[in-house]
Amino acid sequence: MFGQLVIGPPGSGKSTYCRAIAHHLINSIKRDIIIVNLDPANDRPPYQADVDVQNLIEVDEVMERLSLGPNGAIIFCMEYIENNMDKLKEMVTSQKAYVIFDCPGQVELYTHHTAFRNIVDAISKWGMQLCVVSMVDSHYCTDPSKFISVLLTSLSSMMHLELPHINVLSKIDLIDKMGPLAFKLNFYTEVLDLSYLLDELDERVCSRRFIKLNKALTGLVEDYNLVSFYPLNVQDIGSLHRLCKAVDKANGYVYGELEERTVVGLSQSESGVDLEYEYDKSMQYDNR
Ligand SMILES: Nc1nc2c(ncn2[C@@H]2O[C@H](COP(=O)(O)OP(=O)(O)OP(=O)(O)O)[C@@H](O)[C@H]2O)c(=O)[nH]1
Ligand SMILES: [Mg+2]
Repeated sequence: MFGQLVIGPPGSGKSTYCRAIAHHLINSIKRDIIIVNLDPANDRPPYQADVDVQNLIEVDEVMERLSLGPNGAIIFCMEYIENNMDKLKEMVTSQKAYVIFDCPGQVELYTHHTAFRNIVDAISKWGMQLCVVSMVDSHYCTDPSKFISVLLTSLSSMMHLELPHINVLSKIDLIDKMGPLAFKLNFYTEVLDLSYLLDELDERVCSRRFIKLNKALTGLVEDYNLVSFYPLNVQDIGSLHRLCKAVDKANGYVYGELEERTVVGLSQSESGVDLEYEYDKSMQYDNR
């Protein structure tokens, strides 16, 4: 079993991506997939969920019964799911398909709270190989100090969840409308030399002391050398295609498929069919 967990801050484009990638996988790649809504507050997802955690617990009911605010209620819901994984397992694994999990927008779930981490561990124990797809709004590239925060959040999530992890700069189609960027886009996607970013910090709003702090923080990100981003525009099939290939590599799907095809290919090679050709052809996406 293989799947991807789509995480990120509120409004970063998680649910929209789930709809787009599901459409791409079903129509261009002909892969059997299901979408699992793991967000108890996702009252109107832009897709038809095959499994919906709201059938287990609803955030509005929790808020009302326990007099909790929206954030507290989401955390309560995630802890409830954490303690009822058997029910979720039954709902998800009975469908025998590649799984796209749409997750809530509470960042603390990914950086330090334990409930989501335990949910992910339990899913991995079902035998499912996962890749985290972590969405960040590309709007954050327009402000160096916000971009530094994003780098830290991404690094924390990577270290907290300990899974193959792909960071994505979403809504890249809007980047030109967000105002001028200090650097070319590949500076933000490759995250190589952050010292240039420090030069861009505005001394009027960022005192010298904070520039020193930012220097230490960017040094930390550089030391780990783990964070980079894929740019994504969900309406551009080429952009979805590149991300999809990266996710398939990260969670091992492509190798599982290759193994399967090797068996098919071995039997075909006896009848003269070229395995490599078959493999490459299957990785071509419909670009219309
Ligand atoms: N232009 C553009 N808009 C996008 C893109 N992806 C998402 N959006 C818009 O961004 C808004 C938020 O998208 P959602 O998919 O609901 O974001 P989310 O991360 O699921 O939000 P929460 O579930 O509330 O945390 C919606 O209005 C989307 O239409 C994109 O690639 N390009
Ligand atoms: Mg959503």
